[in-house]
Amino acid sequence: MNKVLVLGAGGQIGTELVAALRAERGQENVWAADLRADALTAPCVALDATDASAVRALVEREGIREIYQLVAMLSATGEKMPDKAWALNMDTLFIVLDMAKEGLLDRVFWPSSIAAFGPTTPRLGTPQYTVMDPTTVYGVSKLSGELWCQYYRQKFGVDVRSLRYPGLISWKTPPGGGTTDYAIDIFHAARRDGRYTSFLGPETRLPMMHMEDAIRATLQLMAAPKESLTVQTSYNVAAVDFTPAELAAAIAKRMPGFAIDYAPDFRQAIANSWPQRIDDAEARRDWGWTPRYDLDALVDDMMAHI
Ligand code: VAH
Repeated sequence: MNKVLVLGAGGQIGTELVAALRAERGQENVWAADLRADALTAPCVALDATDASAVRALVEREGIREIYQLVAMLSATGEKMPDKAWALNMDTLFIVLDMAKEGLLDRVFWPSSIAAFGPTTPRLGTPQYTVMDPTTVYGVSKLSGELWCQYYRQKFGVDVRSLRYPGLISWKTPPGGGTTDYAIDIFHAARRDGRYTSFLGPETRLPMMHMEDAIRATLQLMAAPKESLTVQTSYNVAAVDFTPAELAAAIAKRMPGFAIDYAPDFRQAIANSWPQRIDDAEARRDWGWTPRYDLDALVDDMMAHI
């Protein structure tokens, strides 16, 4: 059983991915690493994913053969410090790709995002292969990273796999500075205050996914036979799409009296540049992807736990 390292293990995806990997491979085979280790469970380590020698030393000492590299600065935060976002998102990817190129790793996972699309991308039924002109540093870093993953795969035979995650909705960890964070914040506000002020307008439709679907898609992609994978950059993957108004209506059905109002901020322009609904035909064909959470199931689960 390959030993695995999750970089960014304390984040929104990492927290749940570590648990799922440990359930699949055994706790002792899955190392969790993040800048701070106090919220992690053993085997774990405080590790700066931009420190190539530290990452390499852990991999060589522990005989790790797979890395899930989740470290990134998301769209909204990235616009406040673009140079830091670019450096963090790209440096951490190259460290892992170069180790795989040298034969230190058998397989790598790296998350892309629907943020890699842009304002001229077809917004409804966004295909796997289409125009991509991202307008955020986060999106530029994700599109660039996808192309570098393809380059390392084609030139050096690196087995790197990737998903273009939509907005991810989870109750186990707080959101991490993204434009889709409203779809998590709204549940906490509903429970706490009975009302929510959305930073996106009522009709802002975005592709979303329950975290359990996202984790299942990740493990399914990583387990797929290499020869079945036709996409060399990053797979479109979809589950559900909704607007803040639709989400609020679903919450109000379960919490009579819940009220929402709207105060769009700088994140509205980011959301307006992204697709509204994704076509994930290749993921369904190549590795059997099917989502389990629709809007009602997502809202029921979030409200059962928050
Ligand atoms: C963000 N949650 O909002 C992330 C995600 C599709 C959005 O990449 O930046």
